[in-house]
Amino acid sequence: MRAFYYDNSSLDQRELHDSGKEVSQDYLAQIGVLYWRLEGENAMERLNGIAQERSYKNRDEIVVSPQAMGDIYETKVKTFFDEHLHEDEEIRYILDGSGFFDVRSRDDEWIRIRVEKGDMLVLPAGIYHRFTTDTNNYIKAMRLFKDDPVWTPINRPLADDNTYRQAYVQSMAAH
Ligand code: KMT
Ligand code: NI
Repeated sequence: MRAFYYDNSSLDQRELHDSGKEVSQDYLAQIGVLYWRLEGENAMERLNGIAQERSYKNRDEIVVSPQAMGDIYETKVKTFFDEHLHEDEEIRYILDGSGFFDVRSRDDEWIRIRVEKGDMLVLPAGIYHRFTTDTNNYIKAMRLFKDDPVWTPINRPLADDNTYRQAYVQSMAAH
């Protein structure tokens, strides 16, 4: 994992877009974004431990690639990259490949989080974010969820009035 401010250039979303301005894991935690590096022989055990502690009872796997998705790949990648939020946490454990989760900073700037195999990331409910594959066009991830997944993306600005959005904004203001 590496996090940095997005450079806002007009290049393809799958390029690195590295502004050179780093973002610390501590800052990510302040905006509710949690990260674990889970690799090696006890990776699954640690993952199961986190899942148990945080009541992530269910999981499935997704592959985002042209091979796995065929004709709809390009459309999917564009949809993932529309700024949105969810009413539940977005929990991803990267099993293979790599990609980018972009999240909004306190000042509403894009922070790009590069994830690769062995990275586990939790985005809080109500945070505005987006996802893209990188120029390798391949990521395989485990999606974890508490009960039935509520992954409905609610796009900005429609979501501004959403209860979960307002709760998230309130929790930020309290810090
Ligand atoms: C999402 O919600 O954006 C996704 O599931 C993207 C694939 S997970 C790396
Ligand atoms: Ni999302």
